[in-house]
Amino acid sequence: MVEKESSLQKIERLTSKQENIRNVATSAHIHHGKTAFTDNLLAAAGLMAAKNAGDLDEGMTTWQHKDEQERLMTVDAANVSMAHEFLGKEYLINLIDTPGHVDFGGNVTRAMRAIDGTFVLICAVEGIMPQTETVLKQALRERVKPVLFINKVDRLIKELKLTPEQMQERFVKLIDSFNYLIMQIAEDEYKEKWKVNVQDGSVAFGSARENWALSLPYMQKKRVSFKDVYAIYEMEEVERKKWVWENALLNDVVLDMAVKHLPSPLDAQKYRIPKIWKGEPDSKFGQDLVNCNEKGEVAFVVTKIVIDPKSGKEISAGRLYSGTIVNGMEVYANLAKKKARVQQVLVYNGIKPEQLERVPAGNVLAISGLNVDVGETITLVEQTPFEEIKHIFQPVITKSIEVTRSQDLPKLIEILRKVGKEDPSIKIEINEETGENLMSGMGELHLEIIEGRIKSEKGLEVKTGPPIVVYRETVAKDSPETEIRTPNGHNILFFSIEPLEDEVFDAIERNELSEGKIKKKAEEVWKKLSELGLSNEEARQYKEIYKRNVFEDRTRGLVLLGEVIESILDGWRLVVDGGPLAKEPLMKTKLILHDAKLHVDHMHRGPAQVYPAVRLGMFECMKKAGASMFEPVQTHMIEVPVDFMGTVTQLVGSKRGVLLDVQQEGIDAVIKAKIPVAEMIGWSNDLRSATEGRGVSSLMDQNFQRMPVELQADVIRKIRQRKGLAENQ
Ligand SMILES: Nc1nc2c(ncn2[C@@H]2O[C@H](COP(=O)(O)OP(=O)(O)OP(=O)(O)O)[C@@H](O)[C@H]2O)c(=O)[nH]1
Ligand SMILES: [Mg+2]
Repeated sequence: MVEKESSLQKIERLTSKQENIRNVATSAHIHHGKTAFTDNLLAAAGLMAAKNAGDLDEGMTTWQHKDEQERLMTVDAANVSMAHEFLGKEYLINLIDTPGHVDFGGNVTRAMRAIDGTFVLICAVEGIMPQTETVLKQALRERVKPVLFINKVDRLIKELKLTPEQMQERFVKLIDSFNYLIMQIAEDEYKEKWKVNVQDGSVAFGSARENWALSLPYMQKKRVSFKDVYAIYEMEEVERKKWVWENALLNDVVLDMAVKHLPSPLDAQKYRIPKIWKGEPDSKFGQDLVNCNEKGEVAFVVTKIVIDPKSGKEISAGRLYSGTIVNGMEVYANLAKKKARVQQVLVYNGIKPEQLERVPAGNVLAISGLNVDVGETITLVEQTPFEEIKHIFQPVITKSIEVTRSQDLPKLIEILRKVGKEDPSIKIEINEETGENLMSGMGELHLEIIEGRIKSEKGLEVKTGPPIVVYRETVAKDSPETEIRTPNGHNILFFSIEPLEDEVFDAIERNELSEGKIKKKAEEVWKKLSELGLSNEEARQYKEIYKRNVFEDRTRGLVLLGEVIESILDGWRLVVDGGPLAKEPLMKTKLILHDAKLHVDHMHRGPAQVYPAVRLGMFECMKKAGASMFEPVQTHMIEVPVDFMGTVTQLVGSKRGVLLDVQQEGIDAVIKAKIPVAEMIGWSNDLRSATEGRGVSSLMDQNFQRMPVELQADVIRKIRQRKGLAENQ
């Protein structure tokens, strides 16, 4: 008797058919239905009990953490895989369900590195929301192609009671606005190409929770009309499910859409690689990447790390762009600069990671045994690593964290290191001298979840301080050239500091200029800098970009400089990490080294001489350049019933906020406002109580801006006091 192929065997077979693989994600504004969608796809693939699919009361299967079940929201991105048949061919769908809450947006950014296409979901009632725009930006930055799913259509019928004509009108509007966003955000080449459209079926609509979907081609094939959709809401549940099963099954419609409109890794890597990997395209390795060559050298990018709480074993999930990963293979980690051995190769069978012997290029998979960080590029021999995976927003809220029993301190330090590894959007600062440990995250909820997980999942009692805001230090004008001697008096360095040009700063923010050391022959960087308005001469003086600050070397023919430049750069990075005003990171500055007089004997110009000189020099220069503080500010879109418009306007005003726009849409008002993060601690509660729970606020943008002068001294004093900084520190 022939044994039936198990679902794992099927997935294994499909991992090697690259043209039949689709690496995709769900992405959307918070609560627009991504997890209900994912759960129902899994159920249809027979990979979970159908009765629970998308059912909140039962708890979604795709939620792997208890806090997700409790808060009814996704926190971590979840990888799942399933098979799908389309026009007689079998396909492997590797899907990542991403979170919608902005605090966990880093998980979205990282997921985008692993995939080539995404289902963007929009709630038909709420429409396009700020986070819809953000996730689209995240996708397009990685050249991930979108298709559109208009979700919660049942609400248009049952709640808003729209007629079929009104429903169609609404769809047209939503699609137009979605395409308008693509036009605005996409790179020129994709503005037209990646627009979605009803006719070709790159748009579908339906109800993720109720497990149905339709697209125009599918409706034509099944001879179904909009009126039929209305009829199903007149039916009894059993009858409705039967109709849906026969005529409009969610997984059929949307997975067909993915197969038809989203690229296979073979197609996608051709245009994605030049965007996310900046090595030599014509090299053998470059060609392996572009061609997704399973026989080529291994190239695996780690996009997510999960540490087993019991065994401590680390699993690194990510995307294999080239080669074949085999059990037991020795590999090389390019950022950590170390060798590692593959202990297990895992693929997702539904949501469950399961072991295989080998997995070829073009798949989303997981590996144990690497013990590296997220963003790492794994190869066989040293290669140019992939571009850094940089999130759109930076962490701006910090809390101190301490143990309740002092003997637990070593355990806390170990756990914090793990936390930072599993969630790279959390920045951990461990100060073993003062015993003060800090964690910074994207928002209050982010830190709350992390604290909860340390207590419940890692089993450690901790307490945290009140939330504090992260600031930046910068300069207001150019400093004069300033000369500074090393402590032994044998060397002199000549520095000046300036505000970094807006154009360059924005290009770094947009990832068009990569951070890190600039290579000797960095033609691409020079070209970009000259496009941004810099002279050829200055472009060639760029030495390094670090945390949105630039170091320029304007010295000429200094023979000895090569021997001290590394120490100078180290010293510079140390000050960038903590500036003179309050030891907060610098931003948007350009340090220029004009000249140096160096002692011939290297004994007299070691790091112990160079570091303090760089530090002193930078402090001096910054003082002369009007050192000042930047604070984080957020732009929010606040929706409230019109009756509360006045109250919200007042609330914004009381928080040093600025109104950017106020619009009335029917009985609702939409207010856009810019508010300093320092004033937004407890914002969701404040808004809730001011609006009797009717106000909803979503983050549109976040950046840093100069602080009002009159507040600066007080803020600096408080930070210095908190950090216990002495006068000269
Ligand atoms: N009426 C209706 N409700 C839906 C539909 N899809 C999802 N929901 C509900 O919307 C809420 C959010 O659904 P989720 O699937 O958790 O949404 P999500 O996008 O994964 O949410 P986050 O991951 O937290 O951003 C739940 O209450 C769902 O039951 C739908 O098609 N119709
Ligand atoms: Mg979700």
